[in-house]
Amino acid sequence: MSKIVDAKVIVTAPGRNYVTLKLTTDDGVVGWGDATLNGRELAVASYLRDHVCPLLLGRDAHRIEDLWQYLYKGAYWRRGPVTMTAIAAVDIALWDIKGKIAGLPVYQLLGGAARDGVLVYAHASGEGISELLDDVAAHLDQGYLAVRAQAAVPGVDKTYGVPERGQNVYEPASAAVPAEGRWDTESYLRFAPEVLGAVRERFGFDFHLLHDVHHRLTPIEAGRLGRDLEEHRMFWIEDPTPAEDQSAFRLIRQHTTTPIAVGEVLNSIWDCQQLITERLIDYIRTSVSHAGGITHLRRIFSLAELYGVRTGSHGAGDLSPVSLSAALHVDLAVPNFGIQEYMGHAEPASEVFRTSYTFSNGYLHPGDAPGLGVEVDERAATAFPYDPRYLPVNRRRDGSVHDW
Ligand code: EZ4
Ligand code: CO
Repeated sequence: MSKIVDAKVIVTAPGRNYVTLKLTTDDGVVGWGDATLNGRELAVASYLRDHVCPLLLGRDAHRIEDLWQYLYKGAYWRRGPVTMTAIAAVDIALWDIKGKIAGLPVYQLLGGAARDGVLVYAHASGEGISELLDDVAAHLDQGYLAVRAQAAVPGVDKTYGVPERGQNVYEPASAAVPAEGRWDTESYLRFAPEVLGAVRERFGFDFHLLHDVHHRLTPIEAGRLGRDLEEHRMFWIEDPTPAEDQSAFRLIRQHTTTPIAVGEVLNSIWDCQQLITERLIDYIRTSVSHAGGITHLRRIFSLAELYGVRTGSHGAGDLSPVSLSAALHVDLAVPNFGIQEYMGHAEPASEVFRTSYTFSNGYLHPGDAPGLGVEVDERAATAFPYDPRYLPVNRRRDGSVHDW
């Protein structure tokens, strides 16, 4: 028995907002969990502070599965990003504690390393094709073996995936209300094959090329895009249509062999059941922090393994270094790992989060520190108060709201 004696929520913005859960046991072991839900941070902070932390005190930190079931079934209200992010934070912190008590990195508790390193893909982008090509070149020079390419669509104001130069966030620095952009499907469908073709023409086929459609097409449009991209041999196209409409992917599948990745906005195994069991996708992108933690993510990945679907976890910078580290431990251990998203964390994140994962020749490794290998400097965190920000909203030319 290792009793939980303290549960604390830390909200800090070193570069961007992060919500972190700190659990402490009676033997003085500290576990960290990520509870960041971009643009809705305080909802999860309150869920934890007001409804979860008081229930954790006095419970055995070793009983991870039991606590997961207690928080999931005990709330009565199921699933959803706020609930599943809160449960994930507790679960991740408990795995961290178990590893620290055992003196083992978490991946050892999950069955040990099934591979030597975790293949990651980086984000490359540009306002135009030539700027994008320079950014792809820079990433290949740094040793990346897989690169996601996004360019600003001509005539479209502020395309997703193209941050201000030198930044790696996709939302305004600070805002009382979301910024609004324009979206134009026809321009995008003409432009995307040209952009990705230019990348292949310049750099060839000896690296993996990825692209994020970010939920913006209809199924038949997505089928056409996938078909137009077949000659460019994409590793995947991501979120071609809104992820919650699972049966829509049948239509996309009928029209293209371009691999499909979905799942960053999904929170539970039930949200992706049809996508997986009907083999409608090639990669499942659920993240450890938004889909119920290591305990639930493993369950999703096991279901995926049964149907030949590989993993490709979400790993954008709005998931904290605690999340990234937890993802790497899972990635290293599961048999059906595919690829891991990695865009790093904007400074001064490293002043608050001390990490031990390492990058070498296109692969990340979580390191061998006991637990997850991330420590949070609470004192440093106090220097970066919460900074309200929102993800942008997209509107079509006629002013109606579209998916961002
Ligand atoms: O827009 O994490 O593939 N990565 C992505 C991300 C998401 C953000 C939302 O907070 O789509 O950049
Ligand atoms: Co995405």
